[in-house]
Parts: sequence; structure tokens; C-alpha cells
Amino acid sequence: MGKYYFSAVLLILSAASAFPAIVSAADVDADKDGLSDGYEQQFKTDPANPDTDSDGYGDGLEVMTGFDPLKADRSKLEKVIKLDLQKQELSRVLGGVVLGTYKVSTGKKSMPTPKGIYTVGNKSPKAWSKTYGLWMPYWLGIQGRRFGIHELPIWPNGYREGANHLGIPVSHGCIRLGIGPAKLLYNWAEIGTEVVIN
Ligand SMILES: [Ca+2]
Ligand SMILES: [Ca+2]
Ligand SMILES: [Ca+2]
Repeated sequence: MGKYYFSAVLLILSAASAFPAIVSAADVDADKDGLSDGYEQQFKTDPANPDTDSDGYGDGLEVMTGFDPLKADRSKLEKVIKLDLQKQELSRVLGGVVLGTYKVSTGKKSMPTPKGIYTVGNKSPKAWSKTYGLWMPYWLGIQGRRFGIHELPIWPNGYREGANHLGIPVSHGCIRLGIGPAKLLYNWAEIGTEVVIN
């Protein structure tokens, strides 16, 4: 029990730095497991039990790290990155539950971001675009395609593409995210994560 508890605490500490909390100060979290009552309802976990499936891992920790809080066998919930071109919004979806939605800038009319179902094919904390001569931080490349998801690009002279473009399709096909959400998505998504563009 002691050892188990200790490793769980370590997991919580390491998870807290890399993953966003699933509860904010304003949310009610009756069983103090790091998952708000509202999210407990969406994930169908017990809001009065911090470890619904009794596997030793709290509901909040399981959701933060992508595990199924209803199954004690360490199975994972499906992650999907959903993109709404019309709304210029990207959502992180875990097991059908939206964890967060962020403003993006996708391809302009002459170079639109193509609709379809893709997967993340490669990741790089700071990718270089040879074609456009700029840095693309927190790069998530689309498998087999020449576009990806990344933070607002940075030119070699240090100029950062404006955040005021978020919400407006101005890119050359890539999906731009703001400072903050880009890093968060990069840490959350794995190679193979599904990307649905509509
Ligand atoms: Ca809770
Ligand atoms: Ca709970
Ligand atoms: Ca559990």
C-alpha cells in the first residue's frame, strides 16, 4: 500500500506539470479527485467516489493521463483532435468528452486546410519550414500530408506572427494555435492521435 501510494503521488506530480487540470477553482469537485462534478457526469464516473473503478488511481489522474476511469484494466480512452473550419476552433476530445476548445487560424481561401480524417504522424517541439523559412513551435505533423498543427509561427528575425489572426483563416494550410494551447495540445496528443477536420 505504501509503495503504491508513493508511486501514485509521483504520477500526480509528474502529470500536473505536463497536463492541464481537469478542474478549475470555480468548479465544484465534491470528492476532491481533481475531476469536477460536471466532468464526472460527462465521464460517467462517481462524483462522490475519488476512484470509481477502485484501481488505486483517482478519477482526475486517470482522465489527465488518458486512462479510462471506469475500467481497472488500464485501458485508455480514445483521443481525437477535432477541427471546425467554419468556427475556426480546435477541440481536444477524450472518450467523447470535450476537454478544451481553442481559437485557430487555418488555411486561407486559396490554400485551404483540407477536410478529412487524419492522424498525427510526427511531432517536433520546434519544426523549421523550408518552404516558408520560419519556425513552427509545437509541431504536430499530419501523417502523409504536407501540413500540420503548430503555435503561431516565428520568423528568423524573431518576429512572431500575430495572435490577432486567430479566428481568421490566413495560413498556407497549416493549423495555427495560440501561445499556451499549442504546447498543451502538443503534450497531450501522441503520434497516432486521430485528427478530424470538418
Ligand atoms: Ca470529482
Ligand atoms: Ca470521482
Ligand atoms: Ca481509478
